[in-house]
Amino acid sequence: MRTIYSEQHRLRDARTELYGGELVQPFEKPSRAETVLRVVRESGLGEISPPEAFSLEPVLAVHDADYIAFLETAWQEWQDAGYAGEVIASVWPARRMQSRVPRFIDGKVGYYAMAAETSISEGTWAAALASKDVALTGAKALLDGERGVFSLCRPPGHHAALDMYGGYCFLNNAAIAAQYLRDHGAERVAILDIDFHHGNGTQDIFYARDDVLFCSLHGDPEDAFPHFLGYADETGSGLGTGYNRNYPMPPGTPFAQWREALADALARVGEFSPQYLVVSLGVDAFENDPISFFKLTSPDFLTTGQMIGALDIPTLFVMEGGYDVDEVGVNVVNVLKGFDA
Ligand code: OKP
Ligand code: ZN
Repeated sequence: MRTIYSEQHRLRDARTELYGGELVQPFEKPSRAETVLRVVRESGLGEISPPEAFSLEPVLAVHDADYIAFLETAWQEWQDAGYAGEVIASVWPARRMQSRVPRFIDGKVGYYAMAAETSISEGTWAAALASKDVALTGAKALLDGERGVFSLCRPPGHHAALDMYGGYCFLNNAAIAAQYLRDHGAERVAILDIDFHHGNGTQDIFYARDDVLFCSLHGDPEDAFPHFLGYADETGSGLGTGYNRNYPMPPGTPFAQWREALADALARVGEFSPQYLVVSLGVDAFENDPISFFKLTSPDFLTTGQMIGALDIPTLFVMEGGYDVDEVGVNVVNVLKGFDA
């Protein structure tokens, strides 16, 4: 399997994450992608290619233009306000308040942020743009007939919604890729999200649509980020009713239980018979992940890849989370090797 990778991800190197009331070094850091790349190389998975550059058109097909304009200038506006730290939201349009976009940067940040842990830093926008190029180059390779492609995206994307960033995500790489496949001939595209966290952004983008099926396995929002979406009774709206499927699971969930949810999701993907499958590939369901609570082992990721491969649908793997930097490479490559087996 081919891997698409850009060194530009290193431009996303924030100093701060708000965690447990402290500013800590972010869990989502450059060494994650470096480790994945190293293991891809050492394992002989396949060729490693740089991305092509795409315009903003495929981005604007899933994100609001005012949100994109905000991301482009947020860092500069924060500098202009004279702040010394990174961009962190501190105020929100909470219940019964206005949802108008204010003029001043503090207000804009609160309007477009869905969480405060994610600091916008210098270089974040450049890295996010390169990350979507990595995803789109992978999508294009599927259109050219490849059976499986790995887009080693960083920063990740699945929490980024129509007009919101957060959960370490700015542009929804998987959604951008899926929409690109739709716009280049595919009638139906399925997205399977196996990251530990609910893909609230992807769900938001496709919630009212019947041409993109979204299935997500994740920590129950009662207990896990993003807390305010990801319940099992969220099944889609309007035309999209029945095309959104959530599998929330409790703390301590072992592979035996997780794989039943995966099998159910894969059966639904099969019934939908999409031309392409996009997998939001987070490996934070791993037992040693520092911020998650499922109990998958490294060999379980190999089985996961085999189960996905058995569907026999051309598949784009888009990198999302996974924060045990020592094992993130092995776990990702296990999924990809399982798929290829
Ligand atoms: C991004 B991705 C835990 C706080 C969680 C944000 C997690 C973002 C995960 N106490 N903070 O889905 O891997
Ligand atoms: Zn995650």
